[in-house]
Amino acid sequence: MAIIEEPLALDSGQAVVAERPLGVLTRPQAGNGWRDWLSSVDHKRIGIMYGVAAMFFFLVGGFEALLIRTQLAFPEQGFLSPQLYNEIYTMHGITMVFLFIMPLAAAFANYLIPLQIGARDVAFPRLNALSFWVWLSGAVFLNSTWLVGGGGADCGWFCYSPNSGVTFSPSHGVDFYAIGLLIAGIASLVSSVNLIVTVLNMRAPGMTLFRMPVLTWMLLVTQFLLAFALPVITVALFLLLFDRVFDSQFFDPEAGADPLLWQHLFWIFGHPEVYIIILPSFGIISEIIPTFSRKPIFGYSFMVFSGIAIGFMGWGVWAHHMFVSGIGPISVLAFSLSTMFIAVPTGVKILNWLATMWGGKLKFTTAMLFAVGTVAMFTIGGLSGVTHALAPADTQQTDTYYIVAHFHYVIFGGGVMGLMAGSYFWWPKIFGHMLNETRGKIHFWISMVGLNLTFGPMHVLGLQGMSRRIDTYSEGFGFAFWNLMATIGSYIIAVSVAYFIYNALRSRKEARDLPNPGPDPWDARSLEWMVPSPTPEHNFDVIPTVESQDEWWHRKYGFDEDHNVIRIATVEEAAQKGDAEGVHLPSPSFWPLVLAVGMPLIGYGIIFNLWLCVLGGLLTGGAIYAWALEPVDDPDAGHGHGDGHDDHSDPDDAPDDDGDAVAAGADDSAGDA
Ligand code: HEM
Ligand SMILES: [Cu+2]
Repeated sequence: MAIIEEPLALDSGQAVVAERPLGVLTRPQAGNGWRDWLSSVDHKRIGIMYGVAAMFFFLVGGFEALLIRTQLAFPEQGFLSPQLYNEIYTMHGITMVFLFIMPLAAAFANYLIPLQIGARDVAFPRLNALSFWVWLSGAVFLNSTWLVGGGGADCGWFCYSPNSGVTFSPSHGVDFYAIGLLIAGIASLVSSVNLIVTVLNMRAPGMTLFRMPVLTWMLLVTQFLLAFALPVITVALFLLLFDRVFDSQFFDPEAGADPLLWQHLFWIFGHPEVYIIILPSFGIISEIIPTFSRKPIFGYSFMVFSGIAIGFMGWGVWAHHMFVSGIGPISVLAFSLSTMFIAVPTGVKILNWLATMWGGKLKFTTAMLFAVGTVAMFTIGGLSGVTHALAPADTQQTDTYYIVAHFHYVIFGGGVMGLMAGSYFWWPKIFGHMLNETRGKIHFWISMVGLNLTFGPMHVLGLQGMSRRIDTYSEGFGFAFWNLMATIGSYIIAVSVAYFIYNALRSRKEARDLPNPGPDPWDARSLEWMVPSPTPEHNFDVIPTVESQDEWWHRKYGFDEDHNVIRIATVEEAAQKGDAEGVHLPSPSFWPLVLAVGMPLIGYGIIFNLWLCVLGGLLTGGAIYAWALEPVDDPDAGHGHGDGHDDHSDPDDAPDDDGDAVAAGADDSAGDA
């Protein structure tokens, strides 16, 4: 009988070895029914669920954007009342940032990090499931304000006080904002810790930190930003909630409090937040551009260190959002300088992407088009960002459509386009079929036209003096033409999103008559392309041993004596085959979902009736208790043999030729927190 020795538990800190029967998995393969998805703790399924939910909220936020643009298409329109207009742009901003772009990046992080580092799952799979369900319950709670809260939050996505107090925002909209973001924040915080531990602890033998793909590095920096930024906004939201629900006076100027405290707290979180949004896209295109330039990334270390530098410097610029809030000339000068400095590491990245393409054999697949589009559009946004750093210029630009143009070029042009590039690139790995390339290219060009026609004119409107957050404007101000162009552009973006969904559904249908694209349809560079498409539940038959950066590429290609690139192995030969028997994977569980359902109940209780808090508390507490006692299907799990094998493999201890480092595999049966 074949015996495989495998570490069972990570978070107990004590590796336990158990003997396993034959067969790939020690438990039944997960089915595809709704119960299998609701109880799944598989990082790939959690990634897919993040992706689908995020795309749904993209449609919600996109619909809100179309309402805004329809109102502003012509002067003096009354299509939306001023109050409803305030609610819609506020909810648009919140939905797009917290319920679309952050979870879509989380989709890629969850699906790809374990694969790129050579692991079978994240460190704490059930905790990972919890993050998803808690985030989703927070998202649903937040949007339920339209039904039971008397309308959406109406104080803008950064909800400055005293605007956000009960005096100026009497409906429950802002209560839903505060509690909804608190719940979603818990999810992101837990997920960030999980992914940090995964990257630092679960790497395959030989996968040293500086052999990791740039994407994994950028996602690691993003998780650290989340781990440090979320506590700041959490404190601010609690203070806001206490002021609104329990009459405290943290932001009440009449009680001697300083409303600027909210601005400082919000932007100490809010500026790192913009890097939390953009770094995943930077990482994604750093995988795509080398693949379709047929060259390794230019300046790998510079790419990694510039990302780390952005991660650190991003904490020292927050008050550039407050140049006209009365923070005083010294602060304005200091934050103006620090903001200019942060352009340097960002510029390094742009130059390295261009240098990677320079002299390469460029292949313009849809993924590559979106990646190049990301570089171009982000650069436009970055340049207007530099103009904001100049405080005197910002005094003119702040709170105008020039700012709205800037952050949409950065977030949509950089963030969304980058994530779209990633969708086309990893679609075959995730779903086992390609997205149609012809339709993909049409999707790309419609997006580019829509994006530039929507947000380009906003630069002009802003410099003409059009303020943001106004529900209408007068005929005589000269804003009509560019507003109409921007509205036409936003409808073109809507067409591009509908066309993407059409391409996804149509490609899935056509795939039935097409051959499987195989493990490596793009001839790419990192480990995820070594496994079949779609990725099997256990990821790797055998945990790979890594000997270089771009490990997968180096298994397929070598150099002849003249240093020309030569193929040395086919995909089949290069893939580290082995008898995948007795792979132990974490068992499904419903408790993360049950626990997550308790949280919004507590939220409704705080707003409407404290008995609901009791019910929610019982559900959450009960789920935690049941989860801790949940019997695992593995009789051996937890009853370790305690043989002193106290460490799963140390990736930095690159394997010597007898390969005795046992590969790290995710395991939660015993002690998943
Ligand atoms: C899909 C195309 C989109 C269109 C047409 C659009 C349009 C707009 C417009 C016109 C405003 C200004 C509203 C005003 O000041 O009165 C706005 C605000 C905003 N948008 Fe978008 N947007 C889009 C996508 C996005 C995306 C993808 C994100 C982020 C991921 C985003 C985040 C924001 C934020 C944070 C605000 C500020 C809201 C506030 O002032 O409180 N938007 N959007
Ligand atoms: Cu900022």
